[in-house]
Amino acid sequence: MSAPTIFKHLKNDASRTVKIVLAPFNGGQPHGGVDLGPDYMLKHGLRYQIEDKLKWKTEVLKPLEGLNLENLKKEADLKEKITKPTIKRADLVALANKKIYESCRDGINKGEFQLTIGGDHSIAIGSVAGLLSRHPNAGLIWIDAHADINTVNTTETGNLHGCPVSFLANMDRKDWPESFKWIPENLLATDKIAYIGLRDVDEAEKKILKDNNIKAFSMYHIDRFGINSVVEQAIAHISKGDKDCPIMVSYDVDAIDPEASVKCTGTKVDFGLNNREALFLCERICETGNVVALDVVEVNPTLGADEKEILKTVAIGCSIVRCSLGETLL
Ligand SMILES: [Mn+2]
Repeated sequence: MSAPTIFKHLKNDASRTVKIVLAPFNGGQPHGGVDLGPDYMLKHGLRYQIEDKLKWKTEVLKPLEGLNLENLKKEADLKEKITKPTIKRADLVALANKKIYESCRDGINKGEFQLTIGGDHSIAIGSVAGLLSRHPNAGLIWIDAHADINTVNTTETGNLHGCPVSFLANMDRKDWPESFKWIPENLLATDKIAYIGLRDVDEAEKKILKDNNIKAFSMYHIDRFGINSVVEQAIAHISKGDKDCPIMVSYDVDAIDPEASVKCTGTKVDFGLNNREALFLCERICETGNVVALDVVEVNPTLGADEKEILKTVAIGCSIVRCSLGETLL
């Protein structure tokens, strides 16, 4: 057996703990079913895999418990049929994320790993904000087919799962609905973000990336330099010379190619990461010893044509978690 990974910012003794934050939320996009992601991953044995194979303790936090999300969503949709706002279900997305944020901020200790399972990618507003409350200098690696950086003013669809990074970076804050104002100011600097896997980016988003000089590795860069070089460059960029810089990974499974494994996700885009590239990213980031938090989002089991497709997507979601927590091939 290889030596266990040393997690510099976390407890490395027998008490080391993963706090699993369940975020079964689908209000940031149009499809039902993405709220079932956490359930399917847990039923696939995720907790057992973390505890038994990788020897972490686990605890589960349920920040959205008690909210009647389906009712709140219906109410929001009814109201918006008349008001036709530019962003959809804003107050609901803000409320759910405030709960996730508070849970991550208050329910997780600095020496514990934060694992948030979505849900659609809008839940990263809460999870990243919560992580940054404990590790303010953390860098963010956003693995995704999409940049998710539309602002309240540039979004074409109004679906807030396409906007979380703009909220975290406080873009167009003066135009935010009041319900989002709990998000701390000066939260995430744009030079602490690195994207990997992009291949479907709106024109307005391209401009935002360019204007803010945000480090973004598309599939082109992976083809050109290889996944190893890309991940090294991403880590170096967000770490800014600090070899102990804490790292959070926000992993949208739509980064992975639909033909490779991920057919059950809401916004599939062809020509993505293959399965080894998808997991190598996690293995290598984990190997730095600096990873402190992970989101796994956009697993939607209801979008599978058959059980095999569902299983493949759910299984790679679980693999992403294990590889981020120290699972190695040897
Ligand atoms: Mn995303």
